[in-house]
Amino acid sequence: MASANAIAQIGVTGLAVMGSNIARNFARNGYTVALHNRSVAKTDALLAAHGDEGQFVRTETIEEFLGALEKPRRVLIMVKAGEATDAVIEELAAAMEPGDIIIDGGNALYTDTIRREAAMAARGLNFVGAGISGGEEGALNGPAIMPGGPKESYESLGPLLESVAAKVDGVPCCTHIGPDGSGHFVKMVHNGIEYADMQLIGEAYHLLRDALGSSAGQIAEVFTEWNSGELESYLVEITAQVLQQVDATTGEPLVDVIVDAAEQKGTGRWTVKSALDLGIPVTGIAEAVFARALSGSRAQRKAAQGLAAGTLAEKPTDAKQFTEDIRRALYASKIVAYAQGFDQIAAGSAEYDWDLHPGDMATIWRGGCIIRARFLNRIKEAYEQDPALPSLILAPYFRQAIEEAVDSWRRVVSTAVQLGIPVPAFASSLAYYDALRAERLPAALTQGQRDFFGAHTYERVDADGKFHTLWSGDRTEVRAD
Ligand code: NBP
Repeated sequence: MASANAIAQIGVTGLAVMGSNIARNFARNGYTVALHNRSVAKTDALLAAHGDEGQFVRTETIEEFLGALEKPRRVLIMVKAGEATDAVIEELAAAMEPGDIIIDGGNALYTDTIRREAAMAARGLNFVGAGISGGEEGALNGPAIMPGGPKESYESLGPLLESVAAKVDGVPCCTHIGPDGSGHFVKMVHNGIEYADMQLIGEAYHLLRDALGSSAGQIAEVFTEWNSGELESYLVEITAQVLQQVDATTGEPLVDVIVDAAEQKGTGRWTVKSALDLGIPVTGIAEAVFARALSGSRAQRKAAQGLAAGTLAEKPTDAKQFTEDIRRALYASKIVAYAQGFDQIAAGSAEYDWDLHPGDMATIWRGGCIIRARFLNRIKEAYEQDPALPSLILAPYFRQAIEEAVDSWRRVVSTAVQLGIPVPAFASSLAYYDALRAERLPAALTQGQRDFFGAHTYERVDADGKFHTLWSGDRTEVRAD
């Protein structure tokens, strides 16, 4: 290994949009960055366009690349998630030395990261699965970074990652999350919350459009106004910008000429699958994933055109009041979506023994990432006040916010139903809230049914232990424990 040339503090392999931008971010922050890409054309394109932004070392082979790095070596992989990542890890690991650090900054499935971390640890290498959020713009100017892996590796790696991460009030949007796959797990849930957030915004837009008959431009103004209040967030801000955009070909609002079939890359689906395994009701996220799937069921939707709507109600007459109702419903539903996501993080932490601190997530998600929002400060404060909060919606600030919104929330959901406008995320969030606060749920009946057909037993409200009714006998109750 050409150690005499080992001048780079960090190496980046995989120089598509994300890798290039994060490499530039490191260089702009004063680090010497070794560059590598499977096909050298991307390395040269980066150097030609941005080589003057800082100190880069051009390399073609893995040997050259590793030889350019100070020890212990730190290599950030930014290649396509899945098999490509495994191939690159194997190539690197074969040539690396104990103590070197491999960082996977791609969108890996956290169970893959757990597997890879164990395999690398067995070879004496440090493997850090780091969730990176903020898209290409964030990668260049400051993303939110969620690194997992061995804590010792963070001592060497943390300062570099924190220097390129976004900052809010001087605090970097990067911290060591926890062992093995925890960084990618948390990034996955972040993306799930992002799905819910986007779906809720979509439902608000749908109501403003179809219940109030507002134009895209008018709705853009509503979102711009909302962005100056408690809903202030990156997603609300870009929503206004998308709605303002006029299509150059037709002169129509761009949103009206975009096909209404939402795609997905899979992280929302992963979040829901994991939540199902953990038994955590992330209903807002699940509705968002299914809503995208439904929008993409083009053949079924085409065949269903013209199905009767039934008798629909009159549209709201007080547009100002209904707009405010939608704003409040959006805020309350958003609180529920985040509460559910934080529940999933707590459950994942318990399942994998990660000892995660939810307040850390709220802190690092305040900037850089796609779900950055003013109210994450409130989430951070809520967990500071009570790190063992049973649910975010029980924190005094959020409880009050929801209780103030609940009348509007009900009006919005019932109006949407009466107008035939689908609001799955608004409705399921409200149902979740009502179920959570209900004194008695129909689950008692479910338990009775389960005991009837499967002798699955039930607990009684007035005695400890398990019980079973002899349904096919004389229907007396017997103890079952
Ligand atoms: P892509 O996900 O499009 O991956 C392209 C890169 O992977 C290229 O450098 C390509 O090399 C390399 N690659 C592939 Br494909 N197969 C390879 C193999 N077998 N061996 C070596 N290299 C291989 O790039 P991206 O959009 O920049 O995303 C990078 C990672 O960051 C992904 O995991 C993505 O999920 C994640 N991420 C993306 C975003 C985003 O907004 N795009 C946000 C957050 C995270 P080549 O040039 O030789 O083909």
